[in-house]
Amino acid sequence: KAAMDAGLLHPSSPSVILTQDDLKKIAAYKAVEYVESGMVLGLGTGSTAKHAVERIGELLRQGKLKDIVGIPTSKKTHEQALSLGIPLSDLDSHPVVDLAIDGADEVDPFLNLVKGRGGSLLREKMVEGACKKFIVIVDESKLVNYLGGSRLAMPVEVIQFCWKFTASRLQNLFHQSGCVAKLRTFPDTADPFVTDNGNFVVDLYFDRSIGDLKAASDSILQLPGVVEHGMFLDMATTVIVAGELGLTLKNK
Ligand code: ABF
Repeated sequence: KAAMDAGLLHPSSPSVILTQDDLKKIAAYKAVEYVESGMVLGLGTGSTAKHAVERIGELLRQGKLKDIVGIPTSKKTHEQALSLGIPLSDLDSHPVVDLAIDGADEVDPFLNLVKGRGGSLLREKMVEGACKKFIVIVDESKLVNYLGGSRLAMPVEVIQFCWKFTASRLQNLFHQSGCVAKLRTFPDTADPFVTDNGNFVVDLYFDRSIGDLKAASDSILQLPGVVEHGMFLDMATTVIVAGELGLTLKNK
């Protein structure tokens, strides 16, 4: 049913193989069912959240949603929302956000998240930290037993000034977890990736569990030079997971 709602299946041919992008779209469409007219909405970033923003634009155009104010979590989403005619604002004017919808890179069984492989972690954390309800939308490949265990990056946004010094302090902080810290660069040019806020991203890779997440978060944030990290602890209120066998809703 969810796939039909997202326009991916037709009742006369209900047996199409769904791609990963289809699963993302299904989760996004489900999340947008929670959007009501008059809401201030946090608009997420990434290939999953993109579908939700598109759907919100579509419902506004059709007159099925009214008086929405969107707060984008990146310059890219700002551009997308503008092109769809979604009225936009910011946290200065709307410090309380009713609902945010965004993707994630990892989701653990307690609904803690790794975000920021797309590079927008700081604005995402500001907007999603200001919202009453935060719905995370993922395909099932994002589910992990513990954060940082996927051997993929745990992003940390750092200021450009002496970034190598900050990266080496980050690596030392987690030496017991076999941490390697790498500056994020573009693969083709090797130029550093620069965030919307003019900062660099240092990606942390772990061999072993980082243990207590709250302690890890605190120790990262204590380092001068660090702006924010990609662990979103205890922030998601609902996670919608789209998989081959259907949709699962996990609530806090
Ligand atoms: C944003 O997009 C990020 O926090 C996360 O890094 C990424 C998820 O990407 P995708 O939806 O493209 O898999 O939500």
